Amino acid sequence: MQWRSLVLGLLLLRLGLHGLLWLVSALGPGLGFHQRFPFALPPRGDPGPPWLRAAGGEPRAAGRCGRAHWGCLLQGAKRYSGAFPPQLRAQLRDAARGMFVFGYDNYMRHAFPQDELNPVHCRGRGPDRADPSNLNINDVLGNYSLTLIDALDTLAVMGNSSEFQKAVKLVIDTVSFDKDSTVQVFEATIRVLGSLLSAHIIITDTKQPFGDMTIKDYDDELLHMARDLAVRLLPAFENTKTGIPYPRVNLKTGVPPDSNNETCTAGAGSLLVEFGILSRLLGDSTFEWVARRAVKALWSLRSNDTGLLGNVVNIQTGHWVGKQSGLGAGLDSFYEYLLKSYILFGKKEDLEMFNDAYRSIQNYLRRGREACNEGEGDPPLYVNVNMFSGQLMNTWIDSLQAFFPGLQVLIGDVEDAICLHAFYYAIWKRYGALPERYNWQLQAPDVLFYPLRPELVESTYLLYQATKNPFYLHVGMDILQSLEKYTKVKCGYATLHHVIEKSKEDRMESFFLSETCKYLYLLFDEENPVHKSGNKYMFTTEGHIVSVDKRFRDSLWQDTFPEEEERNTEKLKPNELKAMNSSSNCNRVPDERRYLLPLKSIYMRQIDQMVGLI
Ligand code: DMJ
Repeated sequence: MQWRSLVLGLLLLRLGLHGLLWLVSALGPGLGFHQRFPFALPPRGDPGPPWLRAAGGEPRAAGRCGRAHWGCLLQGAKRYSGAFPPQLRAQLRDAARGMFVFGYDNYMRHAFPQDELNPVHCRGRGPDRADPSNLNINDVLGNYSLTLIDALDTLAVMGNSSEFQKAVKLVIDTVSFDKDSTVQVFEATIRVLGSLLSAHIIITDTKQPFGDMTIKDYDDELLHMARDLAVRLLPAFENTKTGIPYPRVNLKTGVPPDSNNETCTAGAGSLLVEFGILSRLLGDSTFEWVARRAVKALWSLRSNDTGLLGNVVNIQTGHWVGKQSGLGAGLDSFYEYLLKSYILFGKKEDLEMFNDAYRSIQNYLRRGREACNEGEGDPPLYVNVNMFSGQLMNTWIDSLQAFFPGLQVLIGDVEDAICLHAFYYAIWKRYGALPERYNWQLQAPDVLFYPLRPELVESTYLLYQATKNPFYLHVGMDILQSLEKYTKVKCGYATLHHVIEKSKEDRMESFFLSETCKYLYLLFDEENPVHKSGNKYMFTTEGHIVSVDKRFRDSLWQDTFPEEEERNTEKLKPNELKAMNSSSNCNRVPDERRYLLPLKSIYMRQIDQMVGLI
């Protein structure tokens, strides 16, 4: 079916047409950019957030437009209805860096070598040994200085070579995986294995784009540590009848005897990027082989009718225990890694699986009008359905799904990404955070906490790179301001327990430093090597950067699944979906769209109404 190329062609055509429509709508009365997105001016006498205060914390005298004056910066921004003042952008970049530094320094001071920082009481946190059933903690915290490891490449991306070098040495000298910790294979893979590999790639990069990130006498220690961890995770792939891994392993003893046979699809099927990189760096196919076998096993269990997968499966029987199909928890990174595996390793079967999955998503999960930016009807929304019937299962969407516009950017579906992102941004504007679940029918949160997740800012960053529309800088500023206002506490940034009351939990998850702060920083850092042409980076699902590199495309071993590969390659049409990185998508939105709202104001208002904002 040639629908993808058709859609891409139509997309390009539509972009041209919309440029004109946007111009007309933006020039209409009362619809100016800044009027729809007024800056939240601080109350009289309020010096504004710390990053915009003059030295000494005092607001500067009115009339002086010095470098760090809140009012002056806003004046600049308000005068310009579409653009974003470079000075404000630089201030926000520094603010994002400051946010990271505050969280990181406090972790190092109060928590290291423990896994996480409790930012309210300025203490460290490790696994909950007293309560092994506390999976919320124990799945993630392995007693291996998780936050330090997860933060490594953010230090590099921010150009902090001295701290990066210090942190790498600390990891090498102090971290061991020989621990009696039962962790989730997925979490250990994306947060720890992925970060070790990313840092190793940065250290050994001959170009050193972030400054000098080399380590004296470096002898591939991080790669060896990554291998050691992955070997400890391998028992999860043994004694499973389907090849789908057990969800948890004990790092010392392997799969616990009382282990659960049920796993979520994302947890079992999003290991290929990290395991594939590890295999290719080591020249040992084992890791990639087991991860790929898991993906294929899950893929073979999809519904014959809808092509959809469920969210929980029994690894021995292959029966779907959770029949819900959606884009959020339980499935999110499964889709993401089909595409990203293709981008990284170039195997067409991964792209074909992604294409098929994307088609089913569009057919069964997507509701609302056909085009994001034209026509009548509700805005597009991706709902949760029964994988076999395609029937709606509930009326909530979760905050994890906010990553999906970013993925759509990678495949060139920028228009659709704009709409879904706008929906999540409207929810953010209403609560100053994203509730874990939002019920679009009741216009209210179903699950109220916000653990500093990165997904919305990740999509914001990727959409900005694709469109260069300053609207997304405004979104980023909004997010940054809310984080400062509602989540900053004495020793870091805290999970919101209740997005309406803004009560807090004493926890700062490691992805706050590895993803949320990194994407915010990159959004405002115009010159960062990550998005400069000539460099090609891809983000893992935990936000770790890996270079899209020829050495990952060449495997040193014979293809492990030759028959399927051949069959799938035959089916691929030359003009079908091209996977693209964000920079190659930058030309997709024409110049005339760049300084206008990415979404027509009537549609923007419609979304605001649907979320109860107006
Ligand atoms: C991160 O650990 C990863 O992004 C993962 O894929 C799911 N989401 C969390 C952060 O929300």
